[in-house]
Amino acid sequence: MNNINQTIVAPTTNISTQAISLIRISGDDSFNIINKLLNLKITETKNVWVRKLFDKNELVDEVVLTSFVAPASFTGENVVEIACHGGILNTQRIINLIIKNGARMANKGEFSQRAFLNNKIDLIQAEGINDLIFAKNELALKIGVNNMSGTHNQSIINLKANLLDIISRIQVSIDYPDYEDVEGNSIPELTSALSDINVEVNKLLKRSKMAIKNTNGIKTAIVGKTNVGKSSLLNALLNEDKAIVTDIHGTTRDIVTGEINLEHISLNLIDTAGIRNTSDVVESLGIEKSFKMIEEAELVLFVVNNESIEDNENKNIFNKLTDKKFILVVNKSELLSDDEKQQLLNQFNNVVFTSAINQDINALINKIEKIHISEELTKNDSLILINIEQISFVEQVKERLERSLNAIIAGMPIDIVNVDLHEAWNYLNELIGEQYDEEIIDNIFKKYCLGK
Ligand SMILES: Nc1nc2c(ncn2[C@@H]2O[C@H](COP(=O)(O)OP(=O)(O)O)[C@@H](O)[C@H]2O)c(=O)[nH]1
Ligand SMILES: [Mg+2]
Repeated sequence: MNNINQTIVAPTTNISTQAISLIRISGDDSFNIINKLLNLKITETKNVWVRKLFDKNELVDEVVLTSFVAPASFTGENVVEIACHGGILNTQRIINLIIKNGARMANKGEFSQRAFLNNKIDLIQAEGINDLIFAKNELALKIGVNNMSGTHNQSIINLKANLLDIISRIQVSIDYPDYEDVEGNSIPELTSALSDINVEVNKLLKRSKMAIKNTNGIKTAIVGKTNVGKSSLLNALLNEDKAIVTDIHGTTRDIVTGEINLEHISLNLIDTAGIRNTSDVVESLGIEKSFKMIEEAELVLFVVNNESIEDNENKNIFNKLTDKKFILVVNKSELLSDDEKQQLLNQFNNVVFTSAINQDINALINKIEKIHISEELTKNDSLILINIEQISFVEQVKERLERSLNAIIAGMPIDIVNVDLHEAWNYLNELIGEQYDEEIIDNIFKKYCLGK
């Protein structure tokens, strides 16, 4: 583990040609070190100072210092932040001076790691900071902000309290078997209390799994016959000319991919070769891939044109979609009359109209969001996790709870049940970081940016 007794320094902004750079120092020696560079010293108080910075007697820069005194700082240690002029050389020179005077370069995420180790934030808050910084869409951003500030973390604390209550009730029955009828200790009462916790855990898991999919990107295949406008649709969605579009059938022979971030959802789009009977070997291989993409996709955009919706080739594609989440996209819809559109709406579920050539794709975007966004995600009133590690802790909790419930119902000895419940309790502690393995903690914070 990193030595946490040393004072550390790092740039918190990119080192580049820019107006202002921010450098952060944290640790016991922060004030001593900065004062070695100042003629006019600063005192160990929370304050903002305008100062000239010197290397021995040579003027280095004029800077603004913001000082925080332990434990009232982000890291819980003495912190001095230096807003200096933002040249690459200037920023590096000041950091080197600070290192020469007793600090060491911080590792990635080390400020946040210290905040965690000094109990300024729990692990959900720490992960929230990272989620916020790396957010690709509004949903991820909102979850990041909430988790960073700990808005909904109380729910885990409540779960822990309720679980502990059950564990102690069971412990009483083990220690004092004669007091079987102590209130709350009967099997039905324990089962019901455990079920309540289990319901909460399942809800958390469901929301979180939905959210992590939406934030990481849904694998979305654009499929259909040749020349219906699949590549044009990809380009319209990406807002760039990524795939080649021509009126020649069989233009797209291999898959083309791209990512888009909608408000609550990111999509990993895959444009595929148009499906038709062909003797061209390369095109056939592409078509084989298209079918494979249908299988692998989490969402299929099945693109058709009105005149051929129900021909044999499209029927073949329809058949592959029976167990799939798909949207029937009627492209080139600017050529359709209102009556024709209405007829299609009557005939098919999940139909939307687009005109890729006119960038008219809003109906499709709305439909995609509607399919994937549930109120649970947008309501913003409960904890949502979007890290695989965190979600796997909750899965462990769920597994232990369900095993205990089954054991109670099957009439197994109650002390066996308590072993699983203890483990569930431990996993909840690991989730918020009240119990941790140093190596795991090092790994978590390594994902962070330098200076955070
Ligand atoms: N009228 C009309 N033509 C379109 C539309 N979208 C694409 N096209 C045209 O249809 C042809 C085939 O488009 P392309 O995107 O290559 O189709 P793909 O084979 O399904 O990928 C091209 O000439 C496009 O300009 C649309 O919305 N309306
Ligand atoms: Mg194409």
